[in-house]
Amino acid sequence: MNIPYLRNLCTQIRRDILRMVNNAKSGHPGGSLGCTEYFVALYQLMKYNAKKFTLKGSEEDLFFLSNGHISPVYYSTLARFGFFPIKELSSFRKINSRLQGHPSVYNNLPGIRISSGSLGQGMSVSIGAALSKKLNKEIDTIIYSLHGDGELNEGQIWEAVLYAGSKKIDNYIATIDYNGQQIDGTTDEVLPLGNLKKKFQSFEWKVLEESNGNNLTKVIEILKEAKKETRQGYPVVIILHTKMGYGVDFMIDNHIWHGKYPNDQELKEALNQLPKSLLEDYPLS
Ligand SMILES: Cc1ncc(C[n+]2csc(CCOP(=O)(O)OP(=O)(O)O)c2C)c(N)n1
Ligand SMILES: [Mg+2]
Repeated sequence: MNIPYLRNLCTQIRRDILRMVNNAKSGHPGGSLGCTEYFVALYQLMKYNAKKFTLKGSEEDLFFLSNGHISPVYYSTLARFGFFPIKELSSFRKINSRLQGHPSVYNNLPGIRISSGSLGQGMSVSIGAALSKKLNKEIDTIIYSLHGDGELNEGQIWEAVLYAGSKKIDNYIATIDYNGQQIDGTTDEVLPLGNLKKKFQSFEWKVLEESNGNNLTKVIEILKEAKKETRQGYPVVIILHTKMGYGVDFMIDNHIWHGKYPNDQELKEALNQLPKSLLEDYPLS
């Protein structure tokens, strides 16, 4: 694994996120910037065929993005890992584009397995996929999902958490983007989650926690550790502490960047903090 390359890739993906959201004059940069290391680590570790994407994904690891609003980091990652042309990123949020604000299966974009954006549904879908992998006797594939911490306010999540623990869904690794922020304020201001670790444990999940979810090697390590915990009779969750807006000083840890685009001046300032490397910005069309 080429860590310096992957670090450069994180910087490039952050540049993509900011340029996409600025160009569309809408979108969600905060959570996207905070989850960049998770996406790069995940797509580096998962087993899949980017060039021959199928919805079913037999004998492949599958990923479901439940907090669909962070589509910029998802689209950039998919493009940069070869699912579709990088230049298509310039169509983000445009009319008739396959890259709508929230991912949709309807648009047939390679890499997208569920429509998401209506929060709370991705864990239920992941459990269904995990069960179908078991029925199909796939013995070494894993289902992954990502959820926002604010998303955990949705009741459907807890129904799914109960089900996965009780039914021992053990080919499944959920990750919580634990950034402490959501659309209208901090998670504590809106609806506190309390002791999340204890809550998952009481629902019979194995809980792993990483205090620096923006450190690439640590995220790779925690994902590897989580993988070792699969097929042991319990579902696995990673509480990943990240920072909303990571990489841009004026966006860090501030919920106002949950869903606000940087204007041209802000974009310039932000890109100055994320120097280009060997990788190229996608062309604006
Ligand atoms: C079912 C549903 N209810 C409400 C919303 C509106 N909404 C969009 S994002 C968001 C907050 C999500 O917070 P979090 O998951 O922590 O995401 P972050 O701000 O950290 O990116 C809300 C309430 C929604 N998309 N879906
Ligand atoms: Mg959040």
